[in-house]
Amino acid sequence: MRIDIVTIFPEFFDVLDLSLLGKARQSGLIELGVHNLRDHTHDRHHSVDDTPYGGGAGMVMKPEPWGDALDSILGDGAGARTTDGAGTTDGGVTHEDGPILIFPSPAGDQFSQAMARELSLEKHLVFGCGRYEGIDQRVVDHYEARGRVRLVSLGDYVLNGGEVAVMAMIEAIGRLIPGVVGNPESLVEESHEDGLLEYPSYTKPASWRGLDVPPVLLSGNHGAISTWRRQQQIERTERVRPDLVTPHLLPPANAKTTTS
Ligand code: 6GU
Repeated sequence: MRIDIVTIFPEFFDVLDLSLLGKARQSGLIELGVHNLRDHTHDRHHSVDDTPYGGGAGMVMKPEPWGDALDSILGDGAGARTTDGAGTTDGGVTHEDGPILIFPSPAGDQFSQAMARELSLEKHLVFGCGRYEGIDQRVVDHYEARGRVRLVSLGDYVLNGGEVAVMAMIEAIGRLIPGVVGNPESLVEESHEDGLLEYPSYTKPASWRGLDVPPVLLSGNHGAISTWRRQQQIERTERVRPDLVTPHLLPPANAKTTTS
């Protein structure tokens, strides 16, 4: 997968050299380009923002540097176009093959594990990190008319800019790309993958500060262990995130816990 990021703080993304995603870059599974928006300004002060039309607090990011930066990544003509004739010719029609342009925004669709999975199948993601009160709306409108564009929010709270949100999205998406996480089985039993929160985990020692590991986990009875873990997932999800519990995911009525 190719990932491009446009930002006024390219250093934010230095940490993508580290850990699993850093390895994925070294091995070529992920190709990353971080672009400084200020490199696409043409005035002496490299300004990227200006006062809002209609008044109000804060500053708005100017459209020209964004257009310049995004054209240089997407190609002048449009951005998200196929060349095989399957999708579009000159009309700038949306289709499924070109890059997806993602603007992190508290006004966007909420990011989720399902969205991360969907995006992990893409060949090219382009993230545009806004700061201040946002980017001139015409930037979104322009690229929406030429390809796939999404506004994506991390959740119902406000960040100072899109950088931290994009970092979270890239981590969630990147680890779903085959080969990035060493043991793909570890992806299966995680929170949100099956619509439930994950079960609690334990390691040695069997007793620590008077707290014992649940005996079933030491029993060697694999059936009992998976029943217990499923039950823990359900109990935890009902307690912490009742909004996630959907009846069809609950175990059959005859399933019951076999421990303590
Ligand atoms: Cl994606 N951006 C900003 N600036 N704030 C947010 C967000 C994104 N998601 C939640 N809050």
